[in-house]
Amino acid sequence: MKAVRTSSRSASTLAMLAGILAAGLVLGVAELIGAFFSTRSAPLIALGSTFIDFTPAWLKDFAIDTFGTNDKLALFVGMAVTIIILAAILGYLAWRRWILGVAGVLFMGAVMVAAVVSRAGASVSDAIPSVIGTLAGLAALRLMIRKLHSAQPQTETTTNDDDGAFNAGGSRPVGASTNARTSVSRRGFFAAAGVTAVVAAATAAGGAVVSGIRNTVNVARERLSFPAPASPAMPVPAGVDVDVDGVEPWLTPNPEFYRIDTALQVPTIDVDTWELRVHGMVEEEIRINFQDLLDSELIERHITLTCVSNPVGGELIGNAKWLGYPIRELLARARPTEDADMVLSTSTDGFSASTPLPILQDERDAILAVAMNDEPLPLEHGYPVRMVVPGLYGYVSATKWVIDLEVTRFADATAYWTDRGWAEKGPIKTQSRIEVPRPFGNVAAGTFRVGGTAWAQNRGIDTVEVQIDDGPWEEATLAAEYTVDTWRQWTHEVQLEPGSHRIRSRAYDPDGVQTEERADTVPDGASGWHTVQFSAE
Ligand SMILES: Nc1nc2c(c(=O)[nH]1)N[C@H]1C(S)=C(S)[C@@H](COP(=O)(O)O)O[C@H]1N2
Ligand SMILES: [Mo]
Repeated sequence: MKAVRTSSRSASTLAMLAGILAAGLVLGVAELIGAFFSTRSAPLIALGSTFIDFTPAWLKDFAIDTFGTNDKLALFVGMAVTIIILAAILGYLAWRRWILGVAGVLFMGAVMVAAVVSRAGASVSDAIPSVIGTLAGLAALRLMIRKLHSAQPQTETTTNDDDGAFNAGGSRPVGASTNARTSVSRRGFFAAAGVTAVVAAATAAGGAVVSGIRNTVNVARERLSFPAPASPAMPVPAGVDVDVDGVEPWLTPNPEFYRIDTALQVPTIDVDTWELRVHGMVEEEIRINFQDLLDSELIERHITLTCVSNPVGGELIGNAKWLGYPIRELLARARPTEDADMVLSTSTDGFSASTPLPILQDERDAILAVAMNDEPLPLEHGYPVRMVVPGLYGYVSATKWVIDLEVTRFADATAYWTDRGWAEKGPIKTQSRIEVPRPFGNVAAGTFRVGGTAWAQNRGIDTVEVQIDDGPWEEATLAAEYTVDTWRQWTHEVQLEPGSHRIRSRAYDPDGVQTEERADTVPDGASGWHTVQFSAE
């Protein structure tokens, strides 16, 4: 009787160990994937920050008084102890009743996800590392608990030497082990536990190394400062924003700026080693480093960037203020040869874009950008240097983390997306988007102000028209135009009867009205008039 109790007590100790190792795996995997994913998805940091946010002021004061500058260390130690205790309890519960373990692990996973996605600037996708980590931890826990159960036959009266060290009861088992199956399974448990421990340690260490590199780059990025631009941006008039709740701000804040790229891991580039090579069909090959760029005459321009994958009415578009060197000037120094017609730009991660050479040489301000909205480029938006070209979709012009410009010919070279069936040239199609009312929204009947944004970069928006149901097309009121390279808001007052309605809008550029013809995003961008169904009551 006594031996049985000892044995199950020892198994429960092992179950707690299993819980702790599984928790280690959850965090290790999440940290590693998170390190590759984004700076905002690390669950430990998110948990700690959330804890700090919820800490009452008196406890904060106490922590700072007691631990001084070690307050953060104290926080992490406290978190580690808490996590170990909770994980041990979960391991025990999982061993007693697996369903309790599952519920507990999923609950902890949910807490982690909530902490991550509630951080400023985080998005739902930042939860992915925590979710994958939780699933990995759950799988490892299941394996270990199974091994433990198969090592615990009902009739077992003794334990073997393997688990003697974990024999919490302190009393040595009486007699020799007679159950070979038990011994093998215990070994099975230790094998599973060992693998879990090794993978947890390796992923955690890997995550630490990757985020260490990222941190160094982040610190360098934050230290950057830029000279005043030789040609500053025009002041932005107050009238660029229409006064309608729900219309997107004219200037897109960096954390809200859409992000599209093929980089699973955001490149981390050391500005001190960054170099751009301009070569190919040029009279003079050029290499410039970051300092050379800063020493040049920089310009500052607002340019609205758009993705070719933006569906009609979609959100893959943003407007920012860019600071950088005119690509025109760089090309003038390199002197392209007569028969060249394209510039193939390449990033450190291998992405490439083919941009018509004349567009990079004309009077529009194609920029080799170093700053976005008065701060160094965010890592995910191309730090330290990217291209921004007014009037072209991003896939043929906006190369982030750019390190190479090859002057060449469309006949001789192709780029990342053009190799995958997208059009060789990608001028942005004129579009108007309805932002208020929202699709299937409910609004008050009577007088209602609709609002939205239109764009035709490098050509400019002349007019926007709005139609309710099958009524006449009416001209909307345009917000102030900044330049032809930036989007333009519009608003219109309509009278709504109660019931369901359809609103459509269409924009005019200097060439006329945007096409009504519906086209998919592939191969050269979506077209058609944006339509929204909604109701008034
Ligand atoms: N290195 C690199 N640059 C890139 C891409 C990419 O996948 N890799 N995507 C392009 C596309 S398709 C678009 S729409 C813009 C998006 O820029 P953003 O993420 O800063 O909004 O970047 C362009 N530059
Ligand atoms: Mo794009």
